[in-house]
Formats: sequence, structure tokens, C-alpha cells
Amino acid sequence: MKFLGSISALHRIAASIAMAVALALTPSLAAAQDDPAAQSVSASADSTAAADPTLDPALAADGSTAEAAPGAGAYVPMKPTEGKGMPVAGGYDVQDQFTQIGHFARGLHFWLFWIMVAISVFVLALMLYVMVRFRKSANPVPNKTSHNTFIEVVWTVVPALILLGIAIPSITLLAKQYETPPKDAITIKAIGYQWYWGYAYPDNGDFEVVSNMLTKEEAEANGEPHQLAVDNRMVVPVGVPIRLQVTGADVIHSFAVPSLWFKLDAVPGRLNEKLLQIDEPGVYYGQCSELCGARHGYMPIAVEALPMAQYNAWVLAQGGKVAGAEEEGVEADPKAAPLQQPESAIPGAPGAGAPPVTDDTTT
Ligand SMILES: [Cu+2]
Repeated sequence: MKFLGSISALHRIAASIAMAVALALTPSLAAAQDDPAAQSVSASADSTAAADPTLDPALAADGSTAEAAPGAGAYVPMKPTEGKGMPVAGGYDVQDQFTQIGHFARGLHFWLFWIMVAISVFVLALMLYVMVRFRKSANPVPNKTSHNTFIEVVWTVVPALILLGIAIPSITLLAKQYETPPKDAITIKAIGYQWYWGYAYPDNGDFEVVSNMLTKEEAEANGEPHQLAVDNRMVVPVGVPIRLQVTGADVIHSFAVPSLWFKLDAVPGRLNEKLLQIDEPGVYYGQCSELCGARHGYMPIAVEALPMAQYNAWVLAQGGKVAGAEEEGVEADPKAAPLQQPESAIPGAPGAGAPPVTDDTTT
């Protein structure tokens, strides 16, 4: 009988463990909500129209001038891949990742998710068991046991180990996100303006590209997601480290691309920088992620990652310089006009500084 008594004491203690585990893990549940890539970029990914392989005639024209430059291929704006680097209709998960750190972070996201599932199921099972097994009718005389050293050690050590299992990858991810770019990284600077982005290339002749959102009609004509497509993309080389510096010209903006695991505030008077290295060529969309005024929702980001030769061709088409080009006799075509246009390509389309529009109800 004494043995049975201690068994029922264990049952009561098990219920306490369940509560202890639940309490000990509450902070990790809250922390999981701070997932940067979990931002819900809700855009209609309807790419019905298409046909025209170029984004706009100006881009194609500039691409062909680059073709004339020796050793450089022509720049033709890349077609985005459906569902890659962009939100998908009905999507509920973190976007597929295209950087090393993104893969790591996405892995941690799922690691945390399954830990939460396991703990939730365990706690729910214990509670159900206790409610049924120790209900008043089945257990009229409650056990008076109040201490059990073994159980107390277990309910302290197990949650501590779980927290350690979360803390190690979590702190590793934090540290990786602050990794300093290597010395040979290409510097590119993203500047937030009210309400568009500018991309400066100090290592390539210091030209600046101005990027404005396309209208719905323009985006659909290009086969791009509306409210994410832009006239001039931020073109970057793929597979090499980029020192992406982010700053604001007027108010605080935030440069964020979920599929690249990149989010950095653009603060006036401050130069934030972070390493960006993209795994594969593609078009990756993002949005300003710091409320910056009336047209905050209309300053999307489109990053186009290209192999180095094509990136160089694009740089030359902007009238920029390519590293080592002078030795090889490669020079920028002086007639190559920069792509940047202050406004959207279509006359009368809303652009930089235009008043907010009310006709758009798709978001
Ligand atoms: Cu902004």
C-alpha cells in the first residue's frame, strides 16, 4: 500500500512538473514571435500577363549599349521566378531562403516550432491525465506528499537543458547576423527616401540608381508581383560577399528582404552595414519595414542577383566602373545613360513625393 501511495504522489508531482515546464519555457514562446522573416508581405502574386521579356524599353536600350563593351554580356532584366523571393498566395510559412544565414535561421525557426509542439503536447497530456485520474470521485483522499527531491531535480534540470538547446543556436544566429563583411566585399549602399529607394555603388564609380514602384498595369505587363515590382532594381553580384550599407535621407526607413534574411534600419545620419551574400541568381522582393510616412507601403525593394559578368555589364551600362577594367582595356561607354528615373516609367504614374493614392485596395 505504501508503494501505491508513492505512485499516486508521483502523479501529483507529475502535474507540478507540467506546470514548471510550461512556466520555464514561456520566454522562448514569446521570443519565437520576433521572427524577422515572418513578416506577412501580402501582395497579390498574380502574374497573368507577360510576353515582353524586358522591363521597359529604356532598360533594354541600356542593356544593348553594355553589349558593346568588350568582355561584358548585355544586361537584360531578369524575369522573376513564381514563388521565389516573393510571397505566395495563401502562404503561412517563412519564405524560402537564399542566403546561408537564411537557411540557418529558417532551421532554427523549425527547431523552435517543434520544441513548442512537443512541450505543448506533453503539458496537455499531463493535464488531461491528472484531470481524469485524480478527479474527486476517483481519488477521494488526496495524497499529502509535498517534497520529492528526485522530481524537483528533474523539473529543474530538464527545462534548463531545453533552454540551453534553444540558447546555443539562438545566440549563434545573433552573432552571425553581426558578422563583419570581409575586406574584399563589394560595397553597395541602400538609401531610403520618402518614398522610394536609392542604390549607390561606391566601389563601381559611385553612381546611384533610383528605384520607384511600378503601377499595377506596369507590374502585370512585366509578369511581376504588383506592389513589389520596381522600375530600377538593386542589381547585385551573386555568390560574393556584399557590404550592404543602409541609411536614410529624411526619416527612418528599413531595408528588408524576407527571402534573404535581411532587415536593417535606414536611419538618417547613421550608416548601418551588414553582410549580404546571395546563393543563387534571382529576383528577391522586399518592402520598407519602418513606418516612414504616407507612402510607406509604396516603396518596395527588388534585388536582382546576377553572375559577376552580367553584374559588370549592368554596372557599365550605368556609366559605372568595373574593378580591374582599366587594365583589361574595358571602359564604360560614355554614352551609356544611367537607368535611374525619378518617377515611374509611365507618365502620370504615382512616384516619388506624389500624394498618397486611395484607389489601391489590394493590400
Ligand atoms: Cu520607408
